[in-house]
Order: sequence, then structure tokens, then C-alpha cells
Amino acid sequence: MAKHELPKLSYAFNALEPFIDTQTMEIHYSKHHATYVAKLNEILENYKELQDKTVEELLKSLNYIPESIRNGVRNFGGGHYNHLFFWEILAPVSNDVILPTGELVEAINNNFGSFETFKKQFTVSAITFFGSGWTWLVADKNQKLLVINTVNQESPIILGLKPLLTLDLWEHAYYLKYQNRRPEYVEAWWNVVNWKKVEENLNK
Ligand code: MN3
Repeated sequence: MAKHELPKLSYAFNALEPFIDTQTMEIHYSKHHATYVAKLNEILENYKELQDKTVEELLKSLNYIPESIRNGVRNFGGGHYNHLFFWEILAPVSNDVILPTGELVEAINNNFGSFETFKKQFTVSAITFFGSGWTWLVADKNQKLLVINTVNQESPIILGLKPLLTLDLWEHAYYLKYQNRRPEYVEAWWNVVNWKKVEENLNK
């Protein structure tokens, strides 16, 4: 039974050029993300009672998942969820969504002082993070915004935090184009952030 599936992307693999290259997008989506989905389905095969749950439900109740597959759900379920989320906060460069607007910019200013301060904090967090993981903008239960990193495929929703924005720091996300130059990848990525989606996430 293949309950969990790859999502349809709302843009083509080449839509984020030159910031994120076509080949990286294609491999990232159809190999890496696809493997997380396949592995998640595989470990749930003998757990009928878990097969109707969404990936969000699985991650939010991770402590109640049988111990024998809990790490698998964290890694493969987290990998599936984080990538679903990542594809959605990306968009082709568009002149009308260069910067956050409305409530989002207000929330960023209230929490970080200014957009520039937020951007710098997020960038430094992503560049200095060691190894494989993610940098996130999240909201806590009081809608306070925070920049955090998570290790491997750990997802903020496991921690009870609401994700607004994320950047994939695994080498598979940038190595073909940027090799060891993660700072260049991070800098380029800001050009393809879908701020409208980030604002939607704030109001979820
Ligand atoms: Mn990835």
C-alpha cells in the first residue's frame, strides 16, 4: 500500500534557475524526496493503524509511535514532510514577491527589529550550522517568531513549533552547483522564496 505520495510541484524543475539549478531540483525531488516517501510507506507496511494518518499526524504524535519504527518515522516521515514544506515556500523569481508584505513583515519587524536583521540571523544560522539539517523560521505557541536549526530530518512540528519558512542544508540540495560554497547557495536562495506562502503559513 502506497499511502504517502510525492506532491505535484507547482513549477518546473528549471523554474528556479539560475539560483537553484534544474538538475539539482530534478534529483532532489525525484530521487531524494521520493526515497523518503518510499521508505516511510515501507516501514508503515505492518502497522495498519498508522496507515490512515497524515504525515503531520504521525510526526505530531511521534511519542506514541511504536518504538520499533519511531526513528524511521522521524527520519523518513520528517524527510517527507520537510520536503513537502520546502517545495511550497519556493517560487520562480517574481517582481511582485521580492519581499514579505502585510502581516508577515509586521511580525518580522516586531520579532527581529527589521527584515534585514532577520535575514542576517537566518543566513548566519544556515551558514554556521554543521552537517546535514535545516534552518527554519518558526512560530511558537504565542506566535513569537524564532530562527532555529534542526538536525538531519527532524521537523519543527515534532517540537510543537509552527514552520513558516525553511532552507534545506543537506549537500544534496546544493552540491552540484555550489559544491562546498554553502554561503553562496544561501545567498542565492533568498531570491526564490515564496513570501506569499510564508505569510499564509503564519496565519495557519
Ligand atoms: Mn533535501
